[in-house]
Amino acid sequence: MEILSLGRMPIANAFISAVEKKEYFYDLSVAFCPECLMVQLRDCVPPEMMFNEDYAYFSSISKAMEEHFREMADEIADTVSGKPSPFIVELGCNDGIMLKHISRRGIRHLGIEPSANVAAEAARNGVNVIGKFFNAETAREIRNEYGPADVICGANVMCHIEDINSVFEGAELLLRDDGVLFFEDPYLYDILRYNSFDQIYDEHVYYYSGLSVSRLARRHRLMLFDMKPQDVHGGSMRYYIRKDSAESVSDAVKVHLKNEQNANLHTMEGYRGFQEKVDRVCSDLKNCLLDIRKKGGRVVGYGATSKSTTLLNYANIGPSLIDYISDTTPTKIGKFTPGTHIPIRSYSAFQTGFSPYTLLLAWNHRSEILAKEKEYRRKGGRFITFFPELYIE
Ligand code: DWN
Ligand code: SAH
Repeated sequence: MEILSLGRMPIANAFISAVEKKEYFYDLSVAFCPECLMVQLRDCVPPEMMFNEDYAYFSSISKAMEEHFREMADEIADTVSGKPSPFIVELGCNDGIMLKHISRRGIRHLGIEPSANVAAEAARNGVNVIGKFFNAETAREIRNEYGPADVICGANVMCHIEDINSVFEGAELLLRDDGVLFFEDPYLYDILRYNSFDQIYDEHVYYYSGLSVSRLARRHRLMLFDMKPQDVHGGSMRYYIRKDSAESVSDAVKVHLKNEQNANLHTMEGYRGFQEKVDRVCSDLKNCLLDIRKKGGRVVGYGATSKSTTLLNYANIGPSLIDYISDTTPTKIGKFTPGTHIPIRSYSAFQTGFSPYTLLLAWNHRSEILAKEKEYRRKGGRFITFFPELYIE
């Protein structure tokens, strides 16, 4: 059953080097399954078109995320402490933001990363990494070569893999009997609560909740036993899973499942009104930008995020409303945003050319960015944010 339709979209991370370049478009819409309670994309982009040697996202672009993943590594080290020669597997390790800490501790590990450019960066960071897509077949190969895993983990990757049943089958196969599988992804409950619909794009195939993850796990003889909310990427949930056993489930799981049920995430009722809220915030934002332009004001964007591909394309915001987007990622600079063709410039362009308004596209890094941009705001610069509704600060 369809809950949201966002029209034709280009690949979110396919920043283009010239505006005349032909782009690939697909239909971006989201559906809810009343049987398995999953919320997911209807049309998926083939994974090789998104995850390859030109992958635009390098995880280590944010200080707050560096800290988040250092803490995750500490937690893993605690979990396996005392075990003989433990083995950690991370799916989608990207540039090694987390596994480099595991490597530095001398713990046996393996990163599975299909995007060759970020995988090469992980290797440079001392991480043992293979350039593959994780699935049941890869899991079998890893088990044969390295033995069972004590921890399998992934951040912002489980929601990226269309054949999630193959991933869970593989995890069950690779996990040691007393091992732990944990992963975190943007939390459906928060997406609906904050109306952060720009989390919806090609790479995010699934929008998980405890309700859908517990069913998914059960189908593969696994059990969701704990859930921990994470204050990153605008509200994420970390799910802890182990092989099915008589052991108990934490109170946190019970509380979160109850909250999800109270929000009606198990019926279509929970999704009613979502489309209207999305449409309202898009039209408010567009009107605000038009108004600033009419009065002769200038707006630039902050952070050429994947998410912003959804917002900018759906709201039809292009270079006539936003002069450029500033980004710190070297490979994005000099390119144009997918579909909307807004130029991407370096951070120094933002620092030297004062623009009175800045659209905070990397809103999930708000605290870090506002702390960094005190001088901009002292000079009268204002940030425009848009979740749960339009706000100028
Ligand atoms: O799930 C995903 C998450 C983890 O990362 C992937 N599918 C792709 C990616 O999503 P995103 O591109 O929306 O992620 P971010 O973390 O919101 O991207 C932030 C962007 O902003 C980067 O291009 C770097 C840039 N940035 C900046 O220019 N100055 C970020 C910060 C913190 C800054 O100070
Ligand atoms: N874990 C990092 C990166 C998230 S971006 C973080 O949280 O910052 C998603 C990553 O998953 C990309 O690096 C992509 O190449 C990787 N990925 C996509 N499909 C995958 C698969 N089937 N197996 C392993 N990694 C995958």
